[in-house]
Amino acid sequence: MFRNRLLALLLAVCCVAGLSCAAAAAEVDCDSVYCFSAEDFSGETPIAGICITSLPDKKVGSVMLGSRILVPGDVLTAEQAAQMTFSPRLTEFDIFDSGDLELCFGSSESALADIQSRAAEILHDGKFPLLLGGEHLVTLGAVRAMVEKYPDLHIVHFDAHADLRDDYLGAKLSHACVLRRCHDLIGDGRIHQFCIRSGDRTEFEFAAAHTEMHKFDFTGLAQLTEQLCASKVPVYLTIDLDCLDPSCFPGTGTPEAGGVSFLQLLEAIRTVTKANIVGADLNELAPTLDTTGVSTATACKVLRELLIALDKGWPGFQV
Ligand SMILES: [Mn+2]
Repeated sequence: MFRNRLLALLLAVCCVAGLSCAAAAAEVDCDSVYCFSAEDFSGETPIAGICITSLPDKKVGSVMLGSRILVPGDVLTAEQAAQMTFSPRLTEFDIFDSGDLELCFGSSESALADIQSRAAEILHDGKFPLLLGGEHLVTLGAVRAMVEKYPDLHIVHFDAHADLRDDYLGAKLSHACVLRRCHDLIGDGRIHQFCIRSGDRTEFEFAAAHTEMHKFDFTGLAQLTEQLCASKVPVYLTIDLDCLDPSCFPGTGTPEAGGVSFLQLLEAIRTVTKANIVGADLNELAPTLDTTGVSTATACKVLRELLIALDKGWPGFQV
């Protein structure tokens, strides 16, 4: 069991980047305090809490500019890692970094199958999967696993983009189609979208008939959360970081003006996590598009606050 290891967790991501999850335990020096063994993930060790799987940029299904998170060497500075650790609450619950997934080049279906398999493994162990991407299509792999365990799954989706195209340049498996593919799985009235400010006509027409879309900001999220709490339905939370305004988060592949602020996003996270969140992902950071490092630091802090918010015993936001 590991406690208070967010710094270690981040460094572990750096350590094992490029290795497959299955291979990580065998190939990484597990004497290092920064490394974790496979037994701690899939064995009988009673790891309560959250399993994190990071999904490095392998172009799952699109030709997006490199969206990735926490890659070795050039992304995460010591200051940024230290920034993430600065919360006493992170000493009091368990997080396990299951390492990077080595995704298949050239086959979206194969990559999605790998993501689905890892998410299913985490769910089977009774843990909470939290995936870090990477382009947004990775959500589909996780949701495929989630619906097998939770047939009544709802999805709360923070994003600048509707992601409801039936295809994008002929591709059904694309970041621009990911919520449409999720709708194929869970049906009408179960996808709740916020901050949306970009899409084509067909997407908005589709949303009017099949999803609950809130444009530009988080208006309606508190009411939705009350409904989700009352019904106790399982909820998957997918956060595309481009919901943030590009003035504070430029490091993303498809920036859209008119987004929410960092504090608005944190407030939304603290609100929606009152519901029965059973899995989540955080995606679309592209560190190389913001050489100042501000976007990476912001993503780290969003991750930190998401982790804290998911631990429901915490009374509220702490700076
Ligand atoms: Mn987006």
